[in-house]
Amino acid sequence: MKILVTGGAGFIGSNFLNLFVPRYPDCRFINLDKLTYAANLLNLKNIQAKQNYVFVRGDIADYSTVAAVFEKYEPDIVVHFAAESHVDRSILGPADFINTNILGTFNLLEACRKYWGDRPGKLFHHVSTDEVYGSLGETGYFTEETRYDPSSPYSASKASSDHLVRAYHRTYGLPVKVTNCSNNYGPYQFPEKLIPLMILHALEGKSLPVYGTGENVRDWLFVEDHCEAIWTVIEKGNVGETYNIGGNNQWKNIDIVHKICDLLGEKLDKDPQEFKKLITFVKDRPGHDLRYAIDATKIRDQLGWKPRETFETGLNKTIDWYLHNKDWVESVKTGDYKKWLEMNYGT
Ligand code: NAD
Ligand code: TDX
Repeated sequence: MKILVTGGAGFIGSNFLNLFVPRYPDCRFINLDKLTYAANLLNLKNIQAKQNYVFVRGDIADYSTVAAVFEKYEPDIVVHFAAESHVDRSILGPADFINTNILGTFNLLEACRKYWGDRPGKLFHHVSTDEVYGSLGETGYFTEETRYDPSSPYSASKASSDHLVRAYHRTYGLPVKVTNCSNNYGPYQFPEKLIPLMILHALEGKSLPVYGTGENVRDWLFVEDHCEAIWTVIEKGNVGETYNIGGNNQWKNIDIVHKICDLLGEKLDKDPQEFKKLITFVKDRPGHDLRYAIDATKIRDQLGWKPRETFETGLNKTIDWYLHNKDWVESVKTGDYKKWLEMNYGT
């Protein structure tokens, strides 16, 4: 079995490869990644020398690159993570999101159509987000039937890619599966996202920028639980179907920031107030969705998946990881991340 993983040098893709390359030595994993600012080959240092793993640098928005990978490696399964993934960046500059998330997905689908034809045993697994559903009010959950209503250029580009994937199934019979997951956290997450940004800013004594009033709610899932869910859907899910993934773990942003400060206080034997005094309420994100919450009944009842980590255990692991992986942290503080920080926070 040959598995093409796109975006495998990013946060979730690298966690996926770190879990499954060693676990399935008879599968060959091909990681196709452009290595944008969000990628880091250090994420993959534990598997880079494995016989069943190969890295290819390339842009999915370029069809000839995708076609060359299909010709050379003849994948049976595509697990499609590659994307521009940060909402704030999509607001500042949507073009890359349209290019990678829509055109890139289209190119992969076209390659599957051309190189797979009607052959059996193939699968395109599309990794998507709950943000395609837009915002919930104070109550309710997103199910697989919730109407799409994306708010940001990022979520609109992901919604568009989801529609293309389903259209290729209906029109051409391409074997596809789609998963829409809630917010992930864990090791190797680029520190532009809420949880790693707060951990690293607190450690450096920088301000902790909370958007608006901090009342927005996100539904958090430990990244390895997401990866296991994807594998479960690949193995057991029905072709042509969608599965929502989430751990029913909703938190207001401000409460998460307090929790991180409390845990850092405990771990470093410091007064959490030292960190909490860094909290600064800043201008809200335009089009900021109020609340996300996933109803994961389908994947739980039909496929038997459930998360292993609680928020307590997952957040502890995550903070410990950022405390103990200074090389990785230093490596992302150079280059593009630094520019992003300077542009947004003037530091
Ligand atoms: P990430 O930004 O950490 O990583 C994205 C990876 O894709 C990077 O390695 C990058 O180099 C690569 N990439 C970007 N453009 C590319 C291109 N044109 N060609 C080839 N590679 C390219 O993102 P992530 O958080 O790991 O998210 C992975 C996927 O999961 C995305 O599709 C995202 O929409 C989805 N998702 C993320 C979350 C989350 O909370 N992070 C939740 C649900 C779904
Ligand atoms: O500095 C910050 N301050 C703040 O208050 C940042 C970076 C975020 N926030 C808020 C905005 C959101 O309400 O925290 C919440 C989480 O923000 P992000 O980490 O940027 O995640 P979000 O916008 O919810 O999107 C994430 O989850 C769904 C991923 O980035 C997406 O790729 C995924 O699809």
